[in-house]
Amino acid sequence: MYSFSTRSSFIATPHESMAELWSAISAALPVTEAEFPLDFSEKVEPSVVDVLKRCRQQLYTRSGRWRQNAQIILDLSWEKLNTGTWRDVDKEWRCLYSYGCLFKVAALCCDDASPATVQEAIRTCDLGLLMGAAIMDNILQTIVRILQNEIGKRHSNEEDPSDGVSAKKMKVDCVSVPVVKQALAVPRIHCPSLESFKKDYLDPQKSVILEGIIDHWPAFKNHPWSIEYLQTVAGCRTVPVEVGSRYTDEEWSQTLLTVNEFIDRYIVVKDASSLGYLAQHQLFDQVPELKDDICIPDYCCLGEGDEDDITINAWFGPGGTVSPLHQDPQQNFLAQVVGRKYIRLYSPEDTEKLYPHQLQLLHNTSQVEVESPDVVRFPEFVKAPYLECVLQPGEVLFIPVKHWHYVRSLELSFSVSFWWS
Ligand SMILES: O=C(O)CCC(=O)C(=O)O
Repeated sequence: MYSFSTRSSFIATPHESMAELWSAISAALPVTEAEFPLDFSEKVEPSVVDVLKRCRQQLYTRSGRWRQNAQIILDLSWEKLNTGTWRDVDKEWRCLYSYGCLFKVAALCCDDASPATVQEAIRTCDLGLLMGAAIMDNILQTIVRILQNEIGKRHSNEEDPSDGVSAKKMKVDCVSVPVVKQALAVPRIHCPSLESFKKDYLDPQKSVILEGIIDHWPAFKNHPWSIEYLQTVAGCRTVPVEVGSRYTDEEWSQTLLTVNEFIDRYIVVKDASSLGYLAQHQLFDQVPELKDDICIPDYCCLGEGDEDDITINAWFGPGGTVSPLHQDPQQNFLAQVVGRKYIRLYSPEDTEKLYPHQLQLLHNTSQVEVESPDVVRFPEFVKAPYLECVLQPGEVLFIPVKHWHYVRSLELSFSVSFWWS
């Protein structure tokens, strides 16, 4: 934590919109250099701390090779972030990366408020939010909001109604809709009490579709989720995107795109031959407006963990995206907001019949293509009993811990899953 003293505008710039943007950003920073915290342990070499201090001084005097020094911090911390496995990266390096992002954003915006610079600053904040650690009361989140407002103001001045996604040619989803066999259908229940959900489904670890439990979400009522809404609240934000039909394919990869780029490339017809999936757990932290549109299901209180331990994932993509058959180590509520998804569920008791990959990295994923299995290579697969469903908007599927699930979207789809224990 750091304290703020009474603020005077410490930097003036000639151009009006530039001055406005800079004054909003500088208002988010500590007023004086002395109040700007730089607390690192001895893991960070003194020479690096010196560069940080130089950046800080240059920020408050607006002089010197400030931008270059920020880049030195970024390059150095980037190397540390990319050494070894992510899990083992020390938080100090993630903090250092966030400081590099903060200094770069300030250097970018102090004398330039052009659209390209603001967009670059937003991307820099997002990289800090995705790869760094929260510093100075999550200042990158505060600054990215300021930058987003700036973009929003400019858009509302320039708005051209014919430019919306709905006016463009949307990718036509030609995906087959399976007929769910009644005998194999996942059971459904309307708003069960906590007790009956626990007794009938959680304790015996049985999957079920819960109806009527998310109808009150703002994502359905106040701001119904749509492509246009997503573009309004997050269009300029940089997010990780999965590219390829499924993560088990050789040509599958991950990349960083803005939400607008993702929509243009994978939702609106451009490259109809490839699939992209915005599947990630950081979207709701990055874009709090989206988090305000959803609520953690009450049933999660039946778990032993705290609310903070619940992982909330976003799954946004065109029809045809596939999550191969896999299992996760936590209970899951998969809530469908937009579009429908075909889902198959297999019990962990039948794991052997599902032929998990041998590789450690993929050991929670089956080798079998569920809807067109190679019965010669995987003869036992067809003997594994399963349940299936088409999950509709407003429905929530309970997937018990370790239960194998295969998911294919039948059209443009936005779902949210809650992993809890
Ligand atoms: O919706 C999807 O594509 C996958 C969802 C999933 O695997 C999960 O929530 O664990």
